[in-house]
Amino acid sequence: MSNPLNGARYLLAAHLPRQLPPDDGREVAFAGRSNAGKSSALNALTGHNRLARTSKTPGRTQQLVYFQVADGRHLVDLPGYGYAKVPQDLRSHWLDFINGYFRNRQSLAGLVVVMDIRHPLREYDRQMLAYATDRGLPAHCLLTKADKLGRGQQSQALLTVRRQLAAQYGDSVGVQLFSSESKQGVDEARAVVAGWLAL
Ligand SMILES: Nc1nc2c(ncn2[C@@H]2O[C@H](COP(=O)(O)OP(=O)(O)OP(=O)(O)O)[C@@H](O)[C@H]2O)c(=O)[nH]1
Ligand SMILES: [Mg+2]
Repeated sequence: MSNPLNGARYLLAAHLPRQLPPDDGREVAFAGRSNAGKSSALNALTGHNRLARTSKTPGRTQQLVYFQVADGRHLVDLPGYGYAKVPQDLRSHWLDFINGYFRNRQSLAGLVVVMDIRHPLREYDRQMLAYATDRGLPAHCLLTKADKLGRGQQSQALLTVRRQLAAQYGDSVGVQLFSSESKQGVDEARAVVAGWLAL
């Protein structure tokens, strides 16, 4: 099966709202705590090894990084949040930027929240989900690094998170198992993202 996200290419990195591409296309944003595996997930979904930079040092992704999949169709790697070593004023700059982005960005079609399966639904994950669902946007959670757990623990984690999401958000937020390492769940997630991009 061909990969509808395989055409992804780096487009730009935005530090400021005015650096964002024109707000007239469709885009899917990827959020998650620092080191959760956002960039790795983007690479797995697009089928590129080095599209998004991955790092063993948390907090490397310090801007909104845009990848163009097709004309006016974008994937956006949001700054990893929860990184303690980023100075406070820089942190609040990112938070303001992200707040404004979620409030105003018309192109935003859906949010993917990447969470380490061993540490799901932390405060920032919930904040990002609230931004999306408050605006009526769909969200989809990837419980990534699933390869770190056995099958039984994976199923248990999925069930727990699914129950919590259903209780809080009804059916507007999906969740699945994922691993950039083993490629578990990549096809399922790709179908969600491609659907939001209308590809
Ligand atoms: N075992 C395993 N390791 C993973 C997986 N996904 C990511 N990692 C590792 O986790 C670390 C962080 O991954 P990144 O993709 O850079 O995480 P990120 O969320 O983009 O991090 P920041 O950009 O710093 O916020 C790297 O060492 C990855 O190799 C996975 O599915 N399984
Ligand atoms: Mg990253």
